[in-house]
Order: sequence, then structure tokens, then C-alpha cells
Amino acid sequence: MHNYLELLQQIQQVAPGKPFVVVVTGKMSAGKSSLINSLLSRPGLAESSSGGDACTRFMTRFVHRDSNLDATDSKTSGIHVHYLNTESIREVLSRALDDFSRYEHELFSLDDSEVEVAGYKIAWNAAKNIFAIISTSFPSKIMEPWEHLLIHERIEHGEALQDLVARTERRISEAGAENTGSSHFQNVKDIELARTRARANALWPIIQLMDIATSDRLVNNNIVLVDVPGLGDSNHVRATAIDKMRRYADLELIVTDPARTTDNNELRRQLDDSIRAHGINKIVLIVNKNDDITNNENFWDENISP
Ligand SMILES: Nc1nc2c(ncn2[C@@H]2O[C@H](COP(=O)(O)OP(=O)(O)O)[C@@H](O)[C@H]2O)c(=O)[nH]1
Ligand SMILES: [Mg+2]
Repeated sequence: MHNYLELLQQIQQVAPGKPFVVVVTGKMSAGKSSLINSLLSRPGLAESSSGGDACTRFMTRFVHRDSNLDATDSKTSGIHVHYLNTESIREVLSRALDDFSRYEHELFSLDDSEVEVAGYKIAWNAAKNIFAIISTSFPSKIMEPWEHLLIHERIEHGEALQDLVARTERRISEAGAENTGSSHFQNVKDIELARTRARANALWPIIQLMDIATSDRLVNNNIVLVDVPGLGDSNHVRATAIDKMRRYADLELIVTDPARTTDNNELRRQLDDSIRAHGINKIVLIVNKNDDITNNENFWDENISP
């Protein structure tokens, strides 16, 4: 399905001890997670949107499991969920408060353009979503009211931020995180992975990254595969972390599908960003979903405009 030759050549050159980091980037739904699953031959390992609307919500690293488990146990993983630290939580929540207040304020003024207001409304909804998430207790799923925290004076005086940060830290400790800010799940079988991941997904805006430590030919060779949400993630703190990971990576696989490849501007922008991040030698462009062309004889008529 894909041409992995270049990647396989790189694998031969991996030095023991030093991990070789491969980050998979691209637009939402390009097929990044599916690519990782086929590289590892483990269909449900990376969360892909097939069969539902789930998609990759936070950066996920696939790393070698440091244990002496025998080969029969190769379809299990150790999961480590790393939450944002207090400083990043404050940053995410204060941005959400800004977004929330800006649109609330906008409702009383008709000066700005409709486009701008529409953008503010999206950010306002995203902010409310975050407030609801950090107000929902696990496993009871009971939501503490949050609207009363957001009256203008409380926001102005910083009390709203303080309350929201405290709530967030409660959620993180409910999730079983230790002082290190991460929670661990041992020996999760592939079939149980969805359930473990659902717990993490419930808190996605405050998760920095998830590590899936497992045994596999690729990761045992000290390759670290990194799956990321689609480029253009709205959460600033996490978008910065993804960008940092991209700069740090030894290889970036840019996944695009044939329909999008025909949109030259978007792809060019994506390539420009990557070249700026680490030069052209560390990039492999993968045109995925080639079966869309073979399965649909009208593909080029539908996707190419003159
Ligand atoms: N036709 C086709 N669909 C694919 C292929 N790879 C992935 N998909 C589908 O594309 C959708 C998005 O895939 P996903 O891996 O979640 O994309 P991501 O958002 O980039 O991680 C899913 O419904 C996949 O089943 C492929 O090679 N061909
Ligand atoms: Mg994905």
C-alpha cells in the first residue's frame, strides 16, 4: 500500500542506545494513525477515525517497552499518560477565559466583521467545552456547575482562573496521576486499549502526551514513532509541543492523500513549514489512500480543477 523503502533504509542505520524519532504529520484524516498501525501491524494501536468519529486528540509516542516480557505478550502495552504541568494548565485556561470573555463582550458590540465574530464564536464554544471537561468528575461523570465561576468580576480578579486550575488538578489526581503528573496502566491488551484511551480522551485538553510502550520489531530497534493530531490543533500549548517534537525528530513522515495533493498551496505550506523546521533531508512525503484512485475511475475529474 505504501512505499516504506526509505524508512526501512533508515531503520538499518539505527545506533543502539540512541532512539531514532519518527514523527508522522499531516492534515486531519490524512491517514497518519492508520499508517502507524500498519507499520506496527497492530490495527487498533494508534487511534484512527475508522469506524467512528474518534481521532487522535493528543500526541502519542510508540516506544520500546523496557521489560523482559516474552514474545507471547507482544500484544500488550504499558500506557503512560502525561498531563500538562501547572504552568501549562494556567496558560490553557487563561487563554480559554480570554476567548470566552471576548465573545461574551462581542455580543454587545456590533463593530467587528461577521467573519471575526464567527471565529470568536468557535473559540468561545471551544473554551466552554474545556470548562465542562475539567468540571466533570471521573468515574462518576457528574459535572460540577461552572457557569457561576465565569462572571465578569471573578474573571477580572483572577478568581475564575484559580478555581479552574484547582478543578483541573482535581481531575488529574482522580485519573490516578502521581506527583509526577502522569498516570500509568500496565499490561493493557490491545483489545482493552480503547477503554484505557477513552479515560484519557475524556481529559484530552489537559494531556501533554501519551506513551504506548510495547514490543515490536520497529520499536525494539529503538525507533520511536510519534502520532500527532492533525496540523492546526487549536490548543496553543499542545500545538507548541507538537512543533517542538517535529523539530527534534530524526525523520518526519508527511502524510497526504491524493485528493489533497492536488491542492498545491496547502501542501506547499506544509512542506515549507517542515523544511524550515529541519531541512529537506529529514522529510519523506507519503501519498496515502492511493486506493482511492484505483477504486474510483472518476478520481482525476473530481479532484483536479483546471
Ligand atoms: N481508502 C483509504 N482510506 C484510508 C487509508 N488510510 C486511512 N484511511 C481512512 O482514513 C480515515 C482517517 O484515517 P486516520 O488514520 O484516522 O487519519 P489521521 O487523522 O491522519 O490519523 C479513516 O477512516 C481511515 O480508515 C487508505 O490507505 N485508503
Ligand atoms: Mg490520527
